Amino acid sequence: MPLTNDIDLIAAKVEAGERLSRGDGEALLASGGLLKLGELADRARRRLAGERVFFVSNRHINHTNVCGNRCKFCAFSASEGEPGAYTMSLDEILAAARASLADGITELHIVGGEHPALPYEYYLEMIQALHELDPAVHIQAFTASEISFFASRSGKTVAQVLAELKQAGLGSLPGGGAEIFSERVRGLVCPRKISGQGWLDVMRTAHETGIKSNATMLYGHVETAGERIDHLIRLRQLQDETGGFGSFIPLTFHPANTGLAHLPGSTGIEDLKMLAVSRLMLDNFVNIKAFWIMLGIKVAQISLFFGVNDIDGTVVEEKITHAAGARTGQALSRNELVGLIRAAGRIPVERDTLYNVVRVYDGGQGGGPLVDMVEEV
Ligand code: V47
Repeated sequence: MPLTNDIDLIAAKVEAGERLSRGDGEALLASGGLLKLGELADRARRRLAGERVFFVSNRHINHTNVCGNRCKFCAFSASEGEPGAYTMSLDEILAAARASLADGITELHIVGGEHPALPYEYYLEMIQALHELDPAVHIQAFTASEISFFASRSGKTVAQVLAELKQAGLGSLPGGGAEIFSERVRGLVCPRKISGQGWLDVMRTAHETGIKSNATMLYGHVETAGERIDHLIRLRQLQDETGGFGSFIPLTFHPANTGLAHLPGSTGIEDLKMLAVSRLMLDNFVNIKAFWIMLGIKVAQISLFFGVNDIDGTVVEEKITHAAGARTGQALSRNELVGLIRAAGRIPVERDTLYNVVRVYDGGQGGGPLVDMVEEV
């Protein structure tokens, strides 16, 4: 059957609100019709998420880059004692948080390397101290991979670790560490990391413990289109079971300074396609997020027409993608985020981590000059 017919059939399914199959996902990724794909994803976005576009006032903290995994796609990690290796003390972490709390952030986003020598207590104390610093700030910390690592280091179960961190003040888990669930790909790019099934199991336990999380997929390296779709379907299955995922963020691979530096990385068209297909396949995820740090601000803004309804946050400082060659800045102000959303003709909404509304801004008509719009805020 010619591909165009496939897309028409899939469009009819989207129109009817029917779930897309593995084959549908693969046909969409193979399709050359970017704008058609965008139109379909936009329709699905409108139905699930409406006209509001979310952002969050947050700060990222990467407490250490020392990591025993040394994944091939990662330019951030270092071995202990290597030049550039660092581990922040509790005081340094508190100072970084304090500086951003003064700017009115609502979320701290904390991920780091799996340091072979740091004791479990370091993490518990970190969360406890940050929570005491400002009990109102939401702490989104530690990927499912880090949680599993803490469990094996401390001799506790994943459920115990999650319960203790929650007790200390952990609010939710970020979506990192998922990479691509395919064991073939993990064997090639991150053989020491938790398995794909292991990542999903930690998330299931977190959701059962009352801890919400995000989900990600790292694409644009050695995975096949089928492996991307398989990843999305496994996330969709877990979301059917638990409903615990707040958002999905496709992460576009940055090759510079990594063990995969010979790869070209994805193009803007591939990024927009991946976001659109994510929106269409993940019919039970309300929020599809474009991480502007990785996509670039302009592609992130355009992605609002390709199924996206969240452009992440103010971020303040980001080390993982910048180590791998990202050329974006480190921070966007609230006004800049509001201006970008308004210029796309949508309604900017500052949210907290769990998608409660912090502030609704006036919507934009689209197309206008960004500077004027920013000054209106
Ligand atoms: O787990 C590592 C990825 C992740 C590279 O939950 C790379 O809201 C691209 O998960 N090129 C960390 N990506 C970042 C992350 C994240 C970001 C923003 C929001 C949220 C959320 C989560 O970055 C890692 C890994 O998958 N990564 N190296 C690289 N060279």
